[in-house]
Amino acid sequence: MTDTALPPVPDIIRSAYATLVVTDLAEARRFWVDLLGFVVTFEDSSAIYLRGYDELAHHNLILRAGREAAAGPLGFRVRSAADLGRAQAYFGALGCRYERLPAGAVRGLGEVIRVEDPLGFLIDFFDRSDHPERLQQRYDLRRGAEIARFDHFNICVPDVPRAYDYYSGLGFGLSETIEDGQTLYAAWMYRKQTVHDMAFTGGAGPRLHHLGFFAHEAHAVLRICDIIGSLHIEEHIERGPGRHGVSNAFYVYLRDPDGHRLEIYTSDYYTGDPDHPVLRWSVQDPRRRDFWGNAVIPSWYTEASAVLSLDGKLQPVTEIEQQAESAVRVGADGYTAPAGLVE
Ligand code: XXG
Ligand code: FE2
Repeated sequence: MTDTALPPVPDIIRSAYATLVVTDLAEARRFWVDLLGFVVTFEDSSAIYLRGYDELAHHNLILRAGREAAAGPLGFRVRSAADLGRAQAYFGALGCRYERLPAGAVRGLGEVIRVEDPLGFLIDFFDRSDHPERLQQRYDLRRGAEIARFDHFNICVPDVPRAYDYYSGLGFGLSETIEDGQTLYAAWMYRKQTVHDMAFTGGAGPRLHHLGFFAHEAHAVLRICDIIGSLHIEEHIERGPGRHGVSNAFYVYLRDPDGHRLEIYTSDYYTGDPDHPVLRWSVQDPRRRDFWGNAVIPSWYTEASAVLSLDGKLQPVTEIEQQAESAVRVGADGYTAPAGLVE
């Protein structure tokens, strides 16, 4: 079937939540709630539903207890119930497996269309959510990294142009890229009016690279780093803090007790104009991933979370099918090693 023969795509509003399978729920709670300061909407012995202080929907993150660490469904909010029907028809026409889950099957949400997408990721589309207590002005409650809301997914894919084509077809705009004359190494794409809802890192996939959570101020990024240092648990800081080239955001990447990566991210920019121009970074620009030219450590390029299939098994991973950004032999390579040191 050609693209023109496909049914209309669902109207996606934003990236909204993720699901992480964690091997020790109590330990995960200490990290995500006690340390980072996420708000608990609901919890029982098998799962914890978390949100940021600005979030008016039920959750931004579900931590689910399981035997093997993995990423479960990634959630996109769509505009209306009709868009759930569109999602079902669109992914059905693509030949993807999907389930229609009744309201409440994902706690706090209306009906969900759960799809195993063409890239191998589990995606939940939902249009309705419960609204827990508004906490935006409960400054007295804010702790840790003072997370405001979910911002973006970043996924590892073996073929970045293929992921770009698929998300273009879903109506995502392109904000920034890393490329050279031959290769698209990475791309940032949006539905909401920010730099991204979804980004692609070239690598073995499908795997989840990280979850990006928005904080209002660079101060929140620095403060959580100081708290982590004070507690002598600095192994949870993987990369940064710093200023990104791509997105211009201030950031730090942390790893949770199961190794799932998250980013605390703030102050990117508006992308809502219909003629929004794309910013294309050369893979040889040392400022592209850190505006101050700091090194990207190898684990950031190579490590990521396994993802679940629709039947709850770990998805098999395909090795990278293109030139890897981390192997580009330039002085401005991803590790900021002198030219010639990286093979
Ligand atoms: O959100 C992001 C990122 O995808 O995590 C990485 C914005 C920019 C970058 S990069 O490392 O390219 O500066
Ligand atoms: Fe990110």
